[in-house]
Amino acid sequence: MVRSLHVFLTILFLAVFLGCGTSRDNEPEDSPIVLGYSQLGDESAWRTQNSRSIISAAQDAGIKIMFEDAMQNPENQIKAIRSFIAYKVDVIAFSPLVETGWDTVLGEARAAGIPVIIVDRMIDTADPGLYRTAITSDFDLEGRRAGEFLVEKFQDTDDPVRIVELVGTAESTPAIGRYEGFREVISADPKFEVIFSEDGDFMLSKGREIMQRVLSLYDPEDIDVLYSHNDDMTFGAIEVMHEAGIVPGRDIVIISVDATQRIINYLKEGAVNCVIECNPNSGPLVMDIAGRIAAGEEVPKHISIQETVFDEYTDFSTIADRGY
Ligand code: GZL
Repeated sequence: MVRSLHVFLTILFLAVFLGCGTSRDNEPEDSPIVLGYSQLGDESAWRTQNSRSIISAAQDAGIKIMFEDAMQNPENQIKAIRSFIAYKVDVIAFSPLVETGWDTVLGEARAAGIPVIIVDRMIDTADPGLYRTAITSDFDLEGRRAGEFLVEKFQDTDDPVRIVELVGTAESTPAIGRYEGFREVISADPKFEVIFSEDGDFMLSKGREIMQRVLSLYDPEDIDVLYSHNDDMTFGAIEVMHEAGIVPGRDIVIISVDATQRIINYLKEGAVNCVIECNPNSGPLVMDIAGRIAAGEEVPKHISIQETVFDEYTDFSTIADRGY
């Protein structure tokens, strides 16, 4: 459904952009806010839900959204931002695939007087004036929370705890934060050892590939923990574990980030031991901020999305339906 909505919105965007000129000069003053939104891709269940949240919140807020899916290519995001500038949208928002490479195009948006909202992931820039506000999760905290679960889980042993890590997209804010935050915690005890760590790009297929390679290199008896930076890679790894006769959650302790309904179901079944929430439903907050910026209001420079942890010690009856 979301993909067909993407297609529709892209066609609408092109029709509007190409059909009735490349500017809004002839629109009446009280026209709805026009938001140009560049989404990084559709690589995971989390991303699909995030796009669903953005699009539906724009509709609920009466904001005209030009939604562009960059299909995991930052060049497509730069092209989309330039087209938003040419069309003279009121506000630009985007979820940067990786942290670097944005200064030039955001400088063009600033020169055109168009404010920019950064959503989900962050950019690495020496010029914070390039964006009005950033709405993100605290990925370092997410990584620390994963480490803290392991410290509790293995508090009664001094035996080595050998960890396999499926990392998210290289140079992306969530991958960096979840990698570094995790190590901030486990580095305090030498029994924790990351024996294998590889970039799985937040994708189920790559989670499968990497877990297959890990099992060709290591005896399952020598793996104690899988720490996966997102649920889709976890699903791929669990498929491989089942095929190899490994009981996930028992033979190998599993920590996963995002908190889709499917991973919560695994948690309840004991197939996963800890789920670090990363909330995809930022749409209403993004639209509220876009409306306030378009109205000339001041907004905070950074807004951190509140999240929690679900683990085997959680009262499962308290976990609401995840909705995706
Ligand atoms: C996190 C987001 C990550 C999710 C993945 O905010 O950028 O990208 O954790 C998604 O599932 O692919």
